[in-house]
Amino acid sequence: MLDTSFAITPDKEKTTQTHAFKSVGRLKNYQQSEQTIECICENGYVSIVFYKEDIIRILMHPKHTPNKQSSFAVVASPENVEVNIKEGVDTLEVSSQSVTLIINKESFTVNVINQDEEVIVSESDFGLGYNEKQQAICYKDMEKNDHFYGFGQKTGYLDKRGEKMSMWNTDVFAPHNPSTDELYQSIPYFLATREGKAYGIFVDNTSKTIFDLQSSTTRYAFSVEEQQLDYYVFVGPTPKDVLKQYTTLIGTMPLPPKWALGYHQSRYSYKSEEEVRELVRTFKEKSIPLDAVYLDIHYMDGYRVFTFNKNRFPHPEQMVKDLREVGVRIVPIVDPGVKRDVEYAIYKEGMSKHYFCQYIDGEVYHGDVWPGSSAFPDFTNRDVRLWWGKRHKFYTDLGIEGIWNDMNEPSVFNETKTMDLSVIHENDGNPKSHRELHNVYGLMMGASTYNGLKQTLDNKRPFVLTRAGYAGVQRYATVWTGDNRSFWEHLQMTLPMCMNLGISGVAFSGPDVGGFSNDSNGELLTRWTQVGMFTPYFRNHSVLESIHQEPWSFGEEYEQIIKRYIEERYVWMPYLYILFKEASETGMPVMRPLFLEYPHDARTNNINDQFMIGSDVVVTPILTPSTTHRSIYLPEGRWVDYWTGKQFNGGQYHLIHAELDTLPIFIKEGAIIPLARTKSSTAIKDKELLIHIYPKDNNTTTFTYYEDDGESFDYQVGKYYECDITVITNDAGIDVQLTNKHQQYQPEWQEVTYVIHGVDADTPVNITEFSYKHFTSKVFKQ
Ligand code: MIG
Repeated sequence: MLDTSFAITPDKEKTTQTHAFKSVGRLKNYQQSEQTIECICENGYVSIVFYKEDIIRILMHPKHTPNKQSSFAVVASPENVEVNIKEGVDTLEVSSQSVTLIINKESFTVNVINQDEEVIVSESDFGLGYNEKQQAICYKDMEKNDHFYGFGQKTGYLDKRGEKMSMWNTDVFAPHNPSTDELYQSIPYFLATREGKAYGIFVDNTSKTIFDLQSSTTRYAFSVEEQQLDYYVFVGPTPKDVLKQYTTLIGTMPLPPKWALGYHQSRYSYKSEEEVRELVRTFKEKSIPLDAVYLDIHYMDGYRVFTFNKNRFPHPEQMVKDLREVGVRIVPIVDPGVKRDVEYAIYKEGMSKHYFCQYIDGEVYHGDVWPGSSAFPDFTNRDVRLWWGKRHKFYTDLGIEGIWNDMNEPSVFNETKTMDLSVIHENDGNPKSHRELHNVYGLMMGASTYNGLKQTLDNKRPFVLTRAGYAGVQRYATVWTGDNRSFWEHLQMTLPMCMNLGISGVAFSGPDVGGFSNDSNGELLTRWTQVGMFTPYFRNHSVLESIHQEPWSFGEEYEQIIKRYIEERYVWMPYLYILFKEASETGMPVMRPLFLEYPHDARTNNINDQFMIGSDVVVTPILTPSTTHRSIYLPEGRWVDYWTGKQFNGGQYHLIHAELDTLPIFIKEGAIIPLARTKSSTAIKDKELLIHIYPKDNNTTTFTYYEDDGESFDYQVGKYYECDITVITNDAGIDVQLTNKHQQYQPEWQEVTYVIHGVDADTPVNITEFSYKHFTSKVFKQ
């Protein structure tokens, strides 16, 4: 009934509630112990901890000194920070070398000031306190030019100013639209910018958290379904600094195996060995590159995880082996629900060891998922994580190196869509209810899976794909954005969603290319594959009974273009891999919103239909049907069309032309972009490295090229290759120098081609190579 106009029956409107905010109140007393300041206020207790010079942790509890145990998200421990306190008549000033907190003693509002006396974060009238439900809340000032990014996985536009958002991991099969709020991931974190300067806030709360950037135009709030609030302020000053500070606290993505960066093909489901082999054969016949095929739930025996259905998949080991020989890996799905079946080993073992989530009286929680009534491993318990992780030997023994975790919100087929909130999690000795820990279930399943694979894979890098997660999920898994649809709107949504995931620390994410539910079509799949070529994660996946959407599904014309863009992914692999390496070290996303690189350019504040790959490439895809033109914005500098070499001035808008076969890509003048020849899989090593140079007049740039074996952890003990490529452009011509920096790994390439763009045939180009290794090199002017 609520789906009709009855939903807005005239007598529905309730009287608006007046806001009941109770401040934590006047500062009565405080005590400093090293970098921690414990404050006793009229209505509660506040702790201020300088985690690092530029990371401040603030906690509040109404009844006692706040508990400082962090959630599973936080991996860094506090550094020794020298903190000084200056008490005035009205204020308490607490400072490290980088920042000062000015606390108003009467209202306990806190302003954060940097060394240049600039206010970074402020609370003019409201600050810490409680809302009408006695839950902890914190208000902060919002200025006219403030913009808000991150918040994990959300629908809608890049800039979340004006939105109200709730964090509660939810399986949403219904079409994701602007009013869809809670989705699979909960990352209670944002990065705010104000005229180019940035700060960030991470609310470390594993139950429901609400961010309200809507109810007022001058202040925003975040509140938790708890009495205690625990949040961190990252003081920037640039957006990149904030990201670095945030990922220092919660960790970065480990460098993925290269095959995880290739093109992946999935379907719910490829139901048998024959079907999988036939699929791969078609890719090979058509010479379309492919690195992985996914096995969705039909591969199992009655949806029992850690089993294969013997009729459909009689020889999984042989299949994995044969496909591996042609450069294709198999990634099976593993859901958390364990079938209630007393004759099934995993269930028996989990039950006898008390590894499943249970009520406080010891009764095991059972909920309905694919296998019917099922029990759920308690991943908050270390022993359970180890047990489940070890169980993955079942897969690794078959030659499998990647696992796909689904349904781990956890999703349960009932009214609430999840586990009973009164279930208790063991939480490594600090038991808490499911209500309190709901949002970390997927994160800890990821931890268990990743570590389990790592244990058995013998120095190979594991790959885990997850649907659900919490802050820090990138430490274990790649995130795909769940059940989207074959709608143009969902192709559009992919861009801000993945960019905000990147800002939230998740550098490795991507959508179901082509759309999961509903029926895709040739044009949509083509345009989506063009975008997918650059989303960090590149997988085509579709639902049961929908029209098939493998690259060849819509006829020759589309197939040829789709193939070209899958090939192009492999052309860009060396550059993408270097960006993944950077992300693994600094948290910088691979796919970036323009404001991250150009924070002082207000025109980049909310660009939703363009993105950057690293700092030198702008991609402006076509995102609507029957469209061959669009307007684009290029930031300052000069830019070169990747396909045609045509030059464009930055700092302005352009109307560009892009037929169905064109994904518009622009390279910044001065850039050095290492590319390769395309190939059928990352299993094939490159014989040639192509160093594309886009010279800029009177300029010197250096790019550091990185490469390793792409699959082991040997790079961590120094087995990698690094060289500096320096390009000096002046009146005399172009000087290119390649200088080895680190050479404990020997790249396969025998040939280096320097492609110099935008120069005449008679421009002098001088190449100098300081290399330990002999390779032939040539120059190509274009
Ligand atoms: O409720 O395993 O998002 O990718 O194909 C459906 C079947 C369960 C949801 C995942 C989707 C997957 C599907 N799963």
